[in-house]
Amino acid sequence: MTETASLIAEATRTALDEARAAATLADLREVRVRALGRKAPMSRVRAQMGSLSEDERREIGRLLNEARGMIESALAAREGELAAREQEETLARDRIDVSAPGRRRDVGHPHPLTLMADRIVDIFIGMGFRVAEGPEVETDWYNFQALNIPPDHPARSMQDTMHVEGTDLLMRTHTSPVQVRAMQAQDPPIYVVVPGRVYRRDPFDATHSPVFQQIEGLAVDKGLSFADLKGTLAAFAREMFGPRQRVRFRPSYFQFTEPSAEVDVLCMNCEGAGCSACGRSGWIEIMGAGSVHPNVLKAVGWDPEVWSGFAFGLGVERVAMRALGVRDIRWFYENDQRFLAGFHA
Ligand code: 2NM
Repeated sequence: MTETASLIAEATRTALDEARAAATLADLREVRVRALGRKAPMSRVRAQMGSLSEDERREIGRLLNEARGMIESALAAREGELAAREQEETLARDRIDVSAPGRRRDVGHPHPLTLMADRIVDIFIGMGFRVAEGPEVETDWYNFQALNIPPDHPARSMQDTMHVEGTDLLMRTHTSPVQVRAMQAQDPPIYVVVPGRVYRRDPFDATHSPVFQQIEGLAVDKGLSFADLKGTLAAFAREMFGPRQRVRFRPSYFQFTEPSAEVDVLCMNCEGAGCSACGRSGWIEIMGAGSVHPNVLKAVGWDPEVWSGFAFGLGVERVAMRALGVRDIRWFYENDQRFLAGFHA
């Protein structure tokens, strides 16, 4: 009896010591198993209680319950301490500095040619033009005949135009066929700008590419004259290159316009003083333009005695090269991020 009592006392002391000494919650679980598990000394005492007298059984039972209560509260106290400590450690380990600067992500941006084309198109939209697009594979009629380009014109030769093998089709050499389609699709008046890719049998060198982007515009209305063309393009130049910009028209020749002109703006580098960028002239050519030829209007069934208009066209790469100071057109197509990333806001 006293032997059993001191066994219980000894096991209780051991359990209390171990509980206080447990360094982790995992350790504490092992302490619980050793002190109260099936093979624990006190469990064995309880298992053998059947051979005791009733008085002894009552007394040992009391001692066992008292011991279990003490051990349980020691385990619970230590568990509270350890859980709090482990939580603090977790919080310290997972601490984040919400005031730290964010890590910069690489985000995409539009291609410089896209930025340039969008700027140009947006200016004409602001003046009341709408945007039209159309097929890059065309028929001879839309690309040439409707635009007053005769059968023997050099632009039509195999030298200059890409043809689709085994068909009568060709790759459009300008976006003008889209203007023709736009006129066919509606009645006058029309104010339209057409951005898009065009194709020519050109070498791929510093200033040429067999594929490049154009923006052309067409206005047809009652009473439109060459003066409207000049005012429209002067307004465009001021919007595009600054309020002090000016435009200069030089005589030129296109089949689809009469009269025709090359359009210059003041050099963006020297503002007219003359420098190496503009060949000392102070002016830079940015587009071709003219009054729409009566034969073009006739081709779509519009009466040139009633309707008149103007048209213009520019190469996006050429304008971008001059505006951005890019000396080689091929840089636009190499997709070198060190180049491309330099041209967006
Ligand atoms: C240019 C220059 C001059 C032009 C003409 C037409 C149309 F469809 F009305 F006939 N569209 N674009 C034109 C006129 C294009 O590019 C240098």
